[in-house]
Amino acid sequence: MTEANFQDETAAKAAESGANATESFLERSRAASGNSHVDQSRVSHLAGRAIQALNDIVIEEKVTYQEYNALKSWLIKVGEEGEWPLFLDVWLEHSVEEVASEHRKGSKGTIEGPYYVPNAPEHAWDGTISMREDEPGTPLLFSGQVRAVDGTPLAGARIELWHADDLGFYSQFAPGLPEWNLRGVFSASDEGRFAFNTVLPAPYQIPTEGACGVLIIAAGWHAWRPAHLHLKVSAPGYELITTQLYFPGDAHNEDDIASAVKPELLLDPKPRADSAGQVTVYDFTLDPV
Ligand code: MBD
Ligand code: FE
Repeated sequence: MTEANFQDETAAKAAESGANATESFLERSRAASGNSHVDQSRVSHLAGRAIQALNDIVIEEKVTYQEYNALKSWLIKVGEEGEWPLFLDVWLEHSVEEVASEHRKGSKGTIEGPYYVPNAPEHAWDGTISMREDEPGTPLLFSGQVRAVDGTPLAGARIELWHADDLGFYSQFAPGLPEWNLRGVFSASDEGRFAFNTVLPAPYQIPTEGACGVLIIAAGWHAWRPAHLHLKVSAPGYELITTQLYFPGDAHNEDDIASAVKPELLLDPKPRADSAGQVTVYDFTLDPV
């Protein structure tokens, strides 16, 4: 494959990822039927405020018909291309997460993003995540302990991990990857410990040909998220946290397009003494429900 072919192919894969997030979201909403009800008074209040905010911008910024029509075309494109989940998770979810986790004393969370899939393969506390035999990338041994905010180790904790591969692609969203590649659930030991093997994820670039990419290019922004691991950590009787962990030195830790990096979420990986790759330790503390 030539370099140009490789770039075309990776661009096509990336574009599919944004669109597939719509199907994935709809499937999960159907499974959770009825959970999406919002009271009429809140709909009226929130929709009213959102519409008013947009009108205020039009008046204050003296928005022209040309700009209004460009917005209309773009909004139509976002829907047609299935990029609403991508758009919302990149530019809005971080505020929703901030509100949702305000009360917590335990480990920091951050946004879930568009590429979570429930029911990944289950492993013991010290397994290896599902990956290809020749999975490219630097091996990573990730270990730690799950405790309550009062320090009690949480036997029965679950650590769910999903992340992009060494090229920045997520299984089930980019084509050509095994269904559960780099997705798995680990059951903590009696002392709440876990230690599992995966590979380092690559930084992720928002697909540049889709509607979100068109906005990024039109505005002259960049499309990058720093490399990250996604996790959901839970235990019976404790609040589930959805989080992401990042790697020091990544060029985009300071300007993540999704505004999802927090200083508490940086890992401290070191070269492994006993084999190739890196090792990192991160502990989680959970709030009681
Ligand atoms: C990602 O991998 C991601 O985590 C988010 C929030 C948005 C786009 C791609
Ligand atoms: Fe991600």
